[in-house]
Amino acid sequence: MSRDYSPKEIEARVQQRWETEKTFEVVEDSSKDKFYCLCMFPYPSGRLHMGHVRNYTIGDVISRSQRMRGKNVLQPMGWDAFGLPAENAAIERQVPPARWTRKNITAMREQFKTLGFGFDWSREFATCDPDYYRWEQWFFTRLLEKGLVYKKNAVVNWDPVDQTVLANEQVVDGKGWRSGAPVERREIPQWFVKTTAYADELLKDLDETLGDGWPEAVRTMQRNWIGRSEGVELSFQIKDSDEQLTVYTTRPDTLMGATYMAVAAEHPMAQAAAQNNPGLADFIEECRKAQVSEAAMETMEKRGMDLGIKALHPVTGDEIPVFAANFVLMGYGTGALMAVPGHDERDHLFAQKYDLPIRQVIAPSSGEQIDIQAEAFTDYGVLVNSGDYDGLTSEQAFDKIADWLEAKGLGRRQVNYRLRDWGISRQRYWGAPIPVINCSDCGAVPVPEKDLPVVLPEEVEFDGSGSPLKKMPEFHETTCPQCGGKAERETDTFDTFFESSWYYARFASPDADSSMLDERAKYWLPVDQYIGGVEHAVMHLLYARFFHKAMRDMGLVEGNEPFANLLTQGMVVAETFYRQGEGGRKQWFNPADVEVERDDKGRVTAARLKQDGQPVEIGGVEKMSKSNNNGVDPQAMVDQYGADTARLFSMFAAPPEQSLEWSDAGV
Ligand code: ANZ
Ligand code: ZN
Repeated sequence: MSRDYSPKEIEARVQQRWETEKTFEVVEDSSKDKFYCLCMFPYPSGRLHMGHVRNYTIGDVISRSQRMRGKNVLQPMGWDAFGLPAENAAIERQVPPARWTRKNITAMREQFKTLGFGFDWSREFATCDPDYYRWEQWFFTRLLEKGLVYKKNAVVNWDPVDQTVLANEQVVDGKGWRSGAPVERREIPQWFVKTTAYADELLKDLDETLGDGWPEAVRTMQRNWIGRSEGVELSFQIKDSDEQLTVYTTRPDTLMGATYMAVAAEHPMAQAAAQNNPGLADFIEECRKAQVSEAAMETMEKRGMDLGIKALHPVTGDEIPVFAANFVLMGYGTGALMAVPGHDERDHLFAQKYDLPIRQVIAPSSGEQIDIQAEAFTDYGVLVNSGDYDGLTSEQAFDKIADWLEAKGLGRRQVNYRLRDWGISRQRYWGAPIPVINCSDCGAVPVPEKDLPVVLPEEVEFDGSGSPLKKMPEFHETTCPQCGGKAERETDTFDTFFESSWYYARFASPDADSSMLDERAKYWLPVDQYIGGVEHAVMHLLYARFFHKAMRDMGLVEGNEPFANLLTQGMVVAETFYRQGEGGRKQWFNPADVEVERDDKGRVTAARLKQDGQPVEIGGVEKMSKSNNNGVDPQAMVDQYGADTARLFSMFAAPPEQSLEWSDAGV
């Protein structure tokens, strides 16, 4: 044996031995405590970067320590293989997404192996394998049967030149990324999963089941996303009509301060009023076209139009005007609100703009004097100018007014959630086909179990304008499973979050071929330690939690939660460099290809592309990712110093939860 430390030789030999002896393959063993350690599986982008190395090293360290404690440790690995980058690569390189993806998987698997992670490779799968997505197609049909899936119209970004639906990231400054044409909003039928059916449980288990196992920050983000609020739904009689306008309020204590009403542009009352009011119709059309993200709602100018309709205040009988307003969401509550400008900031701005009365009905408990015309007072306090209710606290008045409305049959207590049902239809090719057949007589018919999976054709021509599936009659022309008549197969595919919502469970039963999961899932689940980036704190984790509960209710898994403990590792960040390309698209350069000058604090002050010596823009320090092209490939470090050094270095540089700016100077 040589006296020198030669990682290349040692590591290769040991890795070979792990492979022959199947060191990390595990089976269920009821005589041992199990420990399931899972790192969020990667998207097969092509190569690993140091961010991956760090993430998977954290998991590997935890797995190893649990193994040393005598636990039966499962640490699997697989591929989150569907998604847009493969379609983009297909357009750029004229290679079908499936082939590009599988090639990347092969390369990354090799890299993982040279890095020496203790994965049980016998359980590996990619979400684009028909054996995998078959079961989520099956699960979708079960959800449909249980009424947990439904179809409704929803808005998409439509590129009028390319004649295709665009993903949000394909819309650059309101224009299509390829055509440059202004993007339109279009309503098309799409599938939704009723995540809201589990809203209460998703909220409650954050504390009851997850508690200390999850970082407080993540639980708070989930809590806010679910956004439970307690309020009252109440109806205002419309003057000279037998119609009523029903609103949702979280502040029934402010009832006596309601001076106008506001409804969403899509609200039936606004629609009806627009019939013989062209100005109003234009306004509604404008609202419809505008962006409706909630963030945009917050900042945009509040605008409205009087519908010329009067509502009657339930207590005083006063006439109050009804407006259509762009800040009212049709999808929340009843799509209408009673506006209390004295105690709500939005209502206050709107009242000032349209010269509507602002009335104070809540006074600060401290007795402090306030000027309600100048600024809304939004805290709880004591009621004033509210007749019989004067002197009550907001809390007391909430109950008293809610009781009164309920007794009068004018309203009822109501819990609302900010959480929306999950739209899972994507008008994309590279995803799992939604297993539905549309028949003109029978409607949307789920594909029967015996005909699953609906296999995605993989050898396709890809030109980027619309999904190739739409141009393949052999895929979409079919017969209706119910009546046998001619029918059309759905060409939309699942949101890729659908695949990542249950892969953790499939790793327990990766080869089950007559069911989605089997008894083994009950042995291994829940995941004892889940590790991944905080960027998945809301959607991925919420969808996976929903799936687990729905699978539990079908008897497929036990327990209420999929991930008992969560570690959100800090990101590995690095400098980014770019040049402005045509059409506003940036071209990103890898730090390895750029020469930099730094000041004495180590900050980058100038950068040049090595290849042409010309300057590039400094984009700031960002998370290592494919889209910023700032990933540092671990290979060079592994080749020079060995995997152990690369791994040790990635762990030593900062505590697991903390971010770390990459620099290999310290190795
Ligand atoms: C009267 C009021 C007085 C309100 C006041 C607030 C403060 P959360 O807490 O998020 O549930 N609202 C109701 N429906 C709406 C819709 N479709 N679009 C936009 N806003 C809507 O918010 C509930 C509050 O948001 C409701 O309580 C309502 O305004 C408004 F001093 O009613 B409030
Ligand atoms: Zn039919």
